[in-house]
Amino acid sequence: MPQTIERDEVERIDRYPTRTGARTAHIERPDPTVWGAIESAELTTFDRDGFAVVEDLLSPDEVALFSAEISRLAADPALAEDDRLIVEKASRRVRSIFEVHKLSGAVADLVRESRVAGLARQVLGSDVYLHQTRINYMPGFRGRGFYWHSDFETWHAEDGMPSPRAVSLSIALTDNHPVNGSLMVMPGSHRTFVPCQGSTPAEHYRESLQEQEIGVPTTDDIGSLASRHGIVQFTGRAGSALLFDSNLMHGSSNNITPFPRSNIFLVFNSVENTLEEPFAAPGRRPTYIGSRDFTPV
Ligand code: 6CS
Ligand code: FE
Repeated sequence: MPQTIERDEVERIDRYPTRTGARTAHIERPDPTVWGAIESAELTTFDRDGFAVVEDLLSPDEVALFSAEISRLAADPALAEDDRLIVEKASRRVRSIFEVHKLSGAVADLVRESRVAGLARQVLGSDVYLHQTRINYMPGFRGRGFYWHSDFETWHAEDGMPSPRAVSLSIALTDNHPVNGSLMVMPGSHRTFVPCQGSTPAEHYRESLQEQEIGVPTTDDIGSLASRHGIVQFTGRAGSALLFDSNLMHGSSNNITPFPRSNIFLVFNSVENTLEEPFAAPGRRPTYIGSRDFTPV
């Protein structure tokens, strides 16, 4: 049931109320999944499943180039104290680096290529801009996973993203095996919005990017979605990529193998869906997490 938010006398309809303090039912997505026209063969399953695999998006030489790039960034002393670099809670090893398109010219160039931004434009049916970019290192031995969540739930609540008219492209830079923390997704779950309990603390991102506890579904939510949709794993060679809907339920387990599972994560939002004020948080997140530069790619 949409909610009206009274804020400074400006009425705003919230079609995806979450973190409201009350336990609310799942919401069948009122928005489409595909806003544009699908031309690429790899994307034909996107509307049904909420994701699609793009094999060999990067050539082996490009995988080597971007792997060297992310290793350079992780070792860069100038980034060690930068807020955009997130370390693992326990091991203190590098977990993520945000705004990677501003830290690497090679990534900035890749983002603009039609084989990348073009995928997002097909699905979103408009020009697109970068909402967020990051590297997830998921190091070996003690790489911590990401509990089940919908990215859109966070981007709506904490970044003020109105609708789930955004997609993420996760590009594997290492082989994604079933055993090294590869992404698990629930096919079709993107059509259900799962309101989460709890209210967003100030500067929540300081904890949530290491381990998210607010804005995660309950075990009942996860159980009912998994029974309805099943769970599949995104495995594939380095260079393959997963394009997925902002509201797809996904997560990844810890990585205790010696094999890191590193990926570059590019989030494209439609220029018709630019950020407003957060729908369920006391303040905006930093722009390196939720960009407010809406310039089309
Ligand atoms: O809070 C965010 O924006 C990030 N958190 C997760 C777990 N996935 C989406 C996004 O990168
Ligand atoms: Fe996520």
